Amino acid sequence: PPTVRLADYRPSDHLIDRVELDVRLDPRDTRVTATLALRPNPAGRPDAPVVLDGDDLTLLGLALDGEVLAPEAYRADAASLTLPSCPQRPFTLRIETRLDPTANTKLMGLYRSSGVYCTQCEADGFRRITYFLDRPDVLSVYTTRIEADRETAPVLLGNGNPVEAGDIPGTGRHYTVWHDPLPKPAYLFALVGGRLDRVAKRFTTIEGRDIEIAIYVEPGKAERAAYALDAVERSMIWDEQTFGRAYDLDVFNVVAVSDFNMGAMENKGLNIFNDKYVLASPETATDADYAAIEAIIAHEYFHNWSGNRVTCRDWFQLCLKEGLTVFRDQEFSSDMRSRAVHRIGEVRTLRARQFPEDAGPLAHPVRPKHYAEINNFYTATVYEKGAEIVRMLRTLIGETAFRAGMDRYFADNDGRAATVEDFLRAFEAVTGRDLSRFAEWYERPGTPRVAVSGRYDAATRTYRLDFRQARPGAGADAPPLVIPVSLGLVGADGPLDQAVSDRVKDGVFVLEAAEDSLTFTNVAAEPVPSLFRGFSAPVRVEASLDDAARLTLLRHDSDSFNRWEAAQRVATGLITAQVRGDMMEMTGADRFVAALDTFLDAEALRDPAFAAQVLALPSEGDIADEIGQEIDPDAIFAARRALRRRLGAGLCDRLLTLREALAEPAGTLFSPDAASAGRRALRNAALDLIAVADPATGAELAQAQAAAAPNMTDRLAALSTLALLPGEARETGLAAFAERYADEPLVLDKWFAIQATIPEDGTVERIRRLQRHPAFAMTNPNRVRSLVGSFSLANPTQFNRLDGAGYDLVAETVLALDGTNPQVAARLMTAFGSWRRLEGRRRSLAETALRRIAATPGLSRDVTDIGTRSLA
Ligand code: B3K
Ligand code: ZN
Repeated sequence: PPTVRLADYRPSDHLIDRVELDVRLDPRDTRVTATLALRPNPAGRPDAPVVLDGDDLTLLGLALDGEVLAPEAYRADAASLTLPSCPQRPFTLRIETRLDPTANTKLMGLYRSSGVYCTQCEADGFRRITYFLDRPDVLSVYTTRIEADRETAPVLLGNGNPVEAGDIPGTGRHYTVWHDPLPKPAYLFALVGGRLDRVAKRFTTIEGRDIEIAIYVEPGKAERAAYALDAVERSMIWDEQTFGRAYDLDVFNVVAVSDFNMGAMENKGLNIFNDKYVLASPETATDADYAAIEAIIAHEYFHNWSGNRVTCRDWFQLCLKEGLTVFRDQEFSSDMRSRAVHRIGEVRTLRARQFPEDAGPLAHPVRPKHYAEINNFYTATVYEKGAEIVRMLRTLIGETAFRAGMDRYFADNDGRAATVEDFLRAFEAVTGRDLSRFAEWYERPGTPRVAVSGRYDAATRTYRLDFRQARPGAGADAPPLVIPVSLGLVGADGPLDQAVSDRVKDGVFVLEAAEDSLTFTNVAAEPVPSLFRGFSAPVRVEASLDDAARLTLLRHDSDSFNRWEAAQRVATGLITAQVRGDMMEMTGADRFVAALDTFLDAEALRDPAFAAQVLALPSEGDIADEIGQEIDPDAIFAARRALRRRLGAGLCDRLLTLREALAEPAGTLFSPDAASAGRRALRNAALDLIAVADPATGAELAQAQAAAAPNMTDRLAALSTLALLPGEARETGLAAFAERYADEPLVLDKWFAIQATIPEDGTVERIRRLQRHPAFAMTNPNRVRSLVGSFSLANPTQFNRLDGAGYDLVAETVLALDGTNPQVAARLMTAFGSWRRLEGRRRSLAETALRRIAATPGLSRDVTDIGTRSLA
């Protein structure tokens, strides 16, 4: 496939000021008439032909300024429409196309999901609706008329504000007209038509605009949208108060559909969501689901400014809207919930997804320099590392300057298609700083390493820290990065706040050179350095601290993130030592158990959510990432389980007592708030550890909990615990669950996922059976992700089976899916991204599976691109 390069960017030769769309919806024969007000772009090439993008379209008619064009005046095929000579002045094109929404299995462009017409245009789906200049730097004002059968599509929604609606007498059809006054790129276009229920509330913005917020869902499910509706309102208020951003239309609509390639989409005034991120009730959704709904509702809403009002010049700038908007939604969730616990979750996600990506063949800069298929660049690197860059910027310049810079960015770029340079320029303008060296974070892939060592001098009461940064894979010419290091010193009894260094301002040292050092004075006794507090930079830290020092941090650091991190590091050390073949170091493990016991005693009931995080050991993936090469997932699993056993056994009595203390009194009304969720999390973390150490007690407790659970969080946690214990109880529990939720697709997804992640021989065969289950469907992305996606991402021992059966299963699914939904197929295939880091036998099996996919004729561009890069 042809490569698109950032260096080749040039402005469009034409612009489209206004778009009038007339869409006549029909399940198989939808007609679209687009009237485009075109003009030559002063910044483009003079006399250039008009070349519009298309994808899978049938052209029915074409007129220029009202005159039907003769066939020799243009060239049309499924992929483009070219007018070799056209007026050098403003003119209108009227284009009539036909499409088949029912046949659209790619779920890009206009398609039907369970009978509901909906659209997905980002990145390049609009060209599947009509021929267009489908690029984000062409901004137009849209008026959309939508017409459909009244019976099957009583609700018809578009972008912007509703202006007209009516019946078409004698036809059984009706229509609505929508006008979106703010110019937008085509990727933000959307429409919806279907039979949907609605919940709504009115809201007055800080600017005094009276608006209506509405959520549309499958009939009968309106109650389950209440939490999402509330989350929209809270997001609006938060963005007004935190960033001074108010909503700008009269209506804000959210629609939930069941077939969706990703989480949700920020179409202007008409967000379309995967229903997984809208629908929630205590009986069907877990605490994690509620938190994800809150975060994604906020994320899409925040795009209204960071993405829609200020959009991207080209797709290389994707992090400009995605990294920034992830940062904004993380801040929102941190304000709504526990900031410390949320930060731990953010870092867990970054390490689980972005670090491995950045260490493998699919690594790319936060702002890529080239791509073959842009839809493969909606990655953890662009999103999560992109958010970390924004956070580092705030750490470097401080909160006040950061807010001023954001204001400046919005003011200077409102209504424009901007670049990363425009973003940084706003912060340079308000601070007077030169951020050109900081900008290097956008340019090169790979996770930097920072080695730190400390030396205490009792005579001078000073403590010196030496820093050295390195970037794997970056050539010798690569300039050092600007790395904010939040840090402090901790003594045997607590933080040493009297210790100071002139290199540390507001708790932050800025590492700008390849090597640097700083000295604290007034240090009364040998301290433990608390480095990268709050995970102040997305780096791997190599600090020569022993376990005793780390356990001091767990006990006394003022920074919660580093307290958690200390426990994670100790656990990682114990597990990797065992993987290397050293016996589990008895005294080390005992000291760890004792430290956790003390910690729980003091704090479990004070902050259960935090305690649950401390108890959750690093994942198998975290350990693999730490080991980095010749990875043996079976050895990691065994070592990790051995440590979990030690914890479960050593803490058993305390965990049982905690479970009692944290139990909700019967009849307590369910609340998804962070504090209640935290108590459930700790209670279930305790169950999990008890069950590894003492399977009989674990099974008994889990069975009782599964039977009596008053909410999905507790029921699912119990089932997950049972799922790890082979035997009759597990199978009965799974069967009962399936029966109870037979009519609940989102809950069945959880049932599929639990089984896909059982770390035992037999799981591959189980999945193959489940693929023939009547509720399984390859056409539903949520189903594919829950069964095959969770297997590939969250079941390392079985995915990496030594006979290659796990790789075969995923490879076959990728191939089976590619013909109908290449985007989801390509995403699934990224599970092979870390294949080079595996031990030899698995490495060659994984490579064989990848080559088998890559050698299949007729592959999509999406899968071809992942294959090519993975094998390069
Ligand atoms: N912007 C969309 C993602 C579109 C993905 C296209 N393949 C959702 C989001 O990040 O908010
Ligand atoms: Zn986004």
